[in-house]
Amino acid sequence: MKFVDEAKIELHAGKGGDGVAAFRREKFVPKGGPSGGDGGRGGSVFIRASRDINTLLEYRFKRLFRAKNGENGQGKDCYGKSGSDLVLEVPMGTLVYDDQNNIVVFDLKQDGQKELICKGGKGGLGNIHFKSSTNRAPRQFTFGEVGETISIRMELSVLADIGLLGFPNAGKSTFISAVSAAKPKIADYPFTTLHPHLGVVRSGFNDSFVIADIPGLISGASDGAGLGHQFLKHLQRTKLLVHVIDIGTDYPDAEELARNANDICHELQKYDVALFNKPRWVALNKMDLIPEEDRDAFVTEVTTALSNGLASTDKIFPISSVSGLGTKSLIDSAMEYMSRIKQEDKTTNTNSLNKV
Ligand SMILES: Nc1nc2c(ncn2[C@@H]2O[C@H](COP(=O)(O)OP(=O)(O)OP(=O)(O)O)[C@@H](O)[C@H]2O)c(=O)[nH]1
Ligand SMILES: [Mg+2]
Repeated sequence: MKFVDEAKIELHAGKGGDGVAAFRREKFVPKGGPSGGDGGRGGSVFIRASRDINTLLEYRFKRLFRAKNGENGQGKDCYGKSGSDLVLEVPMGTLVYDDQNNIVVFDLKQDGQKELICKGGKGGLGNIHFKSSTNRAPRQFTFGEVGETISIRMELSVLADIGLLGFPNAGKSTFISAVSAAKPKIADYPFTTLHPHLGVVRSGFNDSFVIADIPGLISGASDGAGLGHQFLKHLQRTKLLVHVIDIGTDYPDAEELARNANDICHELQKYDVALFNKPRWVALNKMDLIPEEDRDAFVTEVTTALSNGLASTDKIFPISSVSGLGTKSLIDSAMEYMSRIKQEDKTTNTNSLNKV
């Protein structure tokens, strides 16, 4: 399925049905009095997040969405039928902007979260409401109200706790396949991954976190090189980045490897300083390609080279996504880190609630 993470659409809620002026006409009931019913309410437009959807593709080609109008009232005290609501389903992690004012109106994070975005118009009143002691045959009625309309921009920023980044071919997809049930395509050519994939990493009964694999990044991505850097937005909500570095044949020595790693960090910095400032760990992948006796020395050398530049990091994990070497240690540390962050978030939320 094509992955689309941005869409602009226009929403129209339904108009309320008009009230009606009618009079009872029955045999043997002279001057039967008013009997015009109210118009039905116009349908509203809702947006609902669903875990079963992972793209905004549906909103790429169709631009205008309308809920149904309410039906007009009728004689014999009949009320018009309400227009049915329209519910647009979007992936979890969709940010909805009011396009005109450029403000976020909803951030749909929870599965099933449903928000009213355009309210349907109220139905008009039939003449039965205007009867009074001085006016027994009112001809007044009111028209239904128009429904609300809005132009929105939707942006999907996938919800993941940890994001993988790195050059194409570094082994990001191999890593996520090794540690979760996600099965992105893996191949020995660059840019195999064309859109983000999410994987859930579990440990024990309760502990889990979500990891995102995004397309590879290359130097000059901010100027459009490779697949560009627009996919970095999918890392914006993560709590931790794991920079996957290929220590295989492409990198002859530790210094060059660090320079290449710095290039990626530069791209990150150019895209968004907040993203650049997120905690970032390094996974030195494909360690199986280095003879066992040389591994420790190599890791020390790389650690020193990295510590001199942008790519400096507080943790380095030598791993092999193919053989499984070191992946458990990385996952255990990530699990511990995430539970600490979640605990801190909970405490902050409780404290702010107590202050209110
Ligand atoms: N020897 C070895 N090969 C690996 C390892 N991890 C990945 N590979 C190989 O490296 C190649 C690229 O792996 P991918 O997982 O597709 O790399 P990627 O980073 O997702 O690449 P893009 O999607 O293009 O950004 C594949 O041929 C993998 O089999 C590893 O730990 N050891
Ligand atoms: Mg990949």
